[in-house]
Amino acid sequence: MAAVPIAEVPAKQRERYESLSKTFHSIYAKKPDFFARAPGRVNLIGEHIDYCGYAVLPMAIEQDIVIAAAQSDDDEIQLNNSDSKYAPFHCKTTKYAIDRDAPKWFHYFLCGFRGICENFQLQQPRGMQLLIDGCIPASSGLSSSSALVCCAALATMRINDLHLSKVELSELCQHCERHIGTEGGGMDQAISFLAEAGTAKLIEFNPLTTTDVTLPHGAAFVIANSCVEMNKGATDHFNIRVAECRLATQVLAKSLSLPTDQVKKLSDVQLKSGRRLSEMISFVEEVLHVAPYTRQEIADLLGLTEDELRDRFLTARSQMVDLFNLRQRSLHVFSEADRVLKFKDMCSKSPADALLQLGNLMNDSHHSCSKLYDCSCQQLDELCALAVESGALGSRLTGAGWGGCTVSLIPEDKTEIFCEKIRSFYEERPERMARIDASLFASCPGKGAAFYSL
Ligand code: ADP
Ligand code: NG1
Ligand code: MG
Repeated sequence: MAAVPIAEVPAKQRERYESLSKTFHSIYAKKPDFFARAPGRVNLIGEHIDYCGYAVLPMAIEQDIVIAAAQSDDDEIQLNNSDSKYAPFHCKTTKYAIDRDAPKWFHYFLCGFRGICENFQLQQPRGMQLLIDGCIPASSGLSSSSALVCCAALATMRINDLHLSKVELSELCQHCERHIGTEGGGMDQAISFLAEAGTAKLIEFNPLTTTDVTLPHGAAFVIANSCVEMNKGATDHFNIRVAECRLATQVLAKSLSLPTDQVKKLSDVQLKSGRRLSEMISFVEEVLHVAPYTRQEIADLLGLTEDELRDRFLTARSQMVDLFNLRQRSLHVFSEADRVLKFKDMCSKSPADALLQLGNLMNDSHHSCSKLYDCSCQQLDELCALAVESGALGSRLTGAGWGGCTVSLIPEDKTEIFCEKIRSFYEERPERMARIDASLFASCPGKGAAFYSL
């Protein structure tokens, strides 16, 4: 299985790494032993379905987290960040806690650290001196959290002289990021490790596999940040959706007389019932009602008490919810899973109207995220509508939503004029305008995580 590459710093990035090295020296009075880098990602289509077991279609972006790292001869983890809004932190390698209620930046590092320690059952992990430098807009759906977790796992692995393949690291990081409290599905960590320059990837789970998806000639993808930040670790939105999908899985399995203990995800229901995605959609429309389900109703349907329902299917982050939109959430999941396959198919067949059709799939995806999954917000809806008015063939929120970024498909030769038109969203507010360079940019499929030396 492929290992994480070790490479020379590319010429374009030399200045950044040299400056990091200097800052590292000014803090620790020595040079870093190596650099670890993990990129963020933009998901082109397939939102909120990775944790339901369905394939997604992201690409890595250029923006990344880089960690300059050196081994120390004590048992301390010393963490510094080039951005002063992330205050320094230190702890013993064997004594630390990860706060799931109000996670701080260094807790994401500790997720990756803990993942490696647990995987290798390290009793005395080596001490580390670290300097973190990130340029992925945080809490914006471009996966800054996973880039940090993946990079932390890489630095810890190398300092302790350990080895894992990219696939093993993807799976390890998917699980260890859950220490922060979010029940993610693995897309972000997989693309951060497995991305390759020039190609988007179809990512399938169980087992984790990737397939190159070459984007049609003439397609450009522009990312625009709504400038509404949504911290997934500090809020409940994300886990409530995961819980709704878990409950929908049980209710659908029950109505199909499937063994409910063997069915964990919506994709299991499809697999075990031998239906196509279109048939799952018709089935949901037939058996699930539009009005939200109460706890009592779900418990009765499953033959459980309300306490049993809570203990088996809800978590600390979803226990307080009274109403569950089972029909809307499962309709989104099955239809979005279908759109991913169509998107991939359209890229490989590349007919004359491929861009138009890809754009339509992206618009449908946004509509479904907004109306069925209820994970958009007014600013994201506004940005998507403005994008389509400004020449995008399709536009949708990317990442978990409730804020963060949109991704729009633009004919390549219209990118400049498109960005000019989108400026009006930023000009509306000085605080948006102040961040426009980091908020509005075209993106090509970037490369995956690696180690670097100067
Ligand atoms: P995203 O959509 O970017 O993954 P999350 O809410 O999942 O958003 O994670 C954002 C959190 O990740 C931030 O609140 C911060 O704690 C951490 N983070 C992101 N970028 C950095 C960085 N450059 N340095 C330190 N921590 C970072
Ligand atoms: P972001 O928005 O990057 O935190 C989250 C999940 C993904 C996926 C998307 C929605 C984590 C680490 N990431 O991404 O697994 O479910 O939302 O498609 O939980
Ligand atoms: Mg995240």
